[in-house]
Amino acid sequence: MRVTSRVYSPAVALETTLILHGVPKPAAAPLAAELRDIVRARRANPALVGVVAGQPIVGLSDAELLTLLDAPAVTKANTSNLGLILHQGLHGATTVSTTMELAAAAGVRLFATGGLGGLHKGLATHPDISADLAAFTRFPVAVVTSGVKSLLDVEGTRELLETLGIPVVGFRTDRFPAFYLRDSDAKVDARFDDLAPLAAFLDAELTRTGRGIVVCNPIPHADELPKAQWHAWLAQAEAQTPAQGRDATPQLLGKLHELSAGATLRANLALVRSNAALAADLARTMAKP
Ligand code: PSU
Ligand code: MN
Repeated sequence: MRVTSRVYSPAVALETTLILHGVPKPAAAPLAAELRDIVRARRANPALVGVVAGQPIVGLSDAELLTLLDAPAVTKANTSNLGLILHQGLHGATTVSTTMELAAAAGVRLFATGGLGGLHKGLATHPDISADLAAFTRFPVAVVTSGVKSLLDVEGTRELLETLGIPVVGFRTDRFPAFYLRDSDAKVDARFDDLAPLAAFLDAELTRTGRGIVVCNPIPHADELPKAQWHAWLAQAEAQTPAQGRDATPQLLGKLHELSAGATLRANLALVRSNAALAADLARTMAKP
């Protein structure tokens, strides 16, 4: 694969699905700008990942980002349809799985996102397991995330990560976080309280295995949603959102933003910012000689 790579170490990859499909349209461009500023302020270099007219790019230029923001439709790309998007010359928004694939191809080892895809509820009738999980078994990238969205089966997703042999570590937490909530009933494999030891582990483990690592960074305390309120919004959103498959996550997120009058969106933005900051700190620490 010929990836257009504009990457300067220490680099942090950022995904375009979060920008283009994860937040309402007016929030997209400001979020992209803000994430890039956060990474730069911490003396690391942001690399937005996406596909423009069939060309995979790590480090989108401003013009390329604008092309995607202005396009009427940008296909959500996971590892199953990325090749088809390239073949057909389409625009593609990269999810966690394809951002990892392209970042790895460009030699980028850190990536900040919001939440991983995972195991959807209702496994018995409609098995839907995100391609994000398997990507960790193939691409050597450490992904800073606030866990998996609490609208998925959080504990089941944690089990699957274990089954797939994927290391899951926590930054200043023992618990596997659930996106809008700092905690879930599941745990991480190890807790790190300082940057240097975590950066050393990531460096050694990426090199040792050639596979990915989940770095859990819970939503900041001040931005966490009240648990009972969250469960009420989720129940309402689920009842009103019939979509399944690739569209399910964006539709449910949109419904939640609406029902909560923006509270879930604010929480989402807060945790993504915090993840971008941590990923930049880790990239910088890992790049030290
Ligand atoms: N995190 C967010 N918003 C998002 C996503 C993650 O805060 O929109 C996206 C990511 O791109 C993730 C994708 O890879 O949702 C998972 O989609 P699916 O369940 O269809 O694999
Ligand atoms: Mn899915």
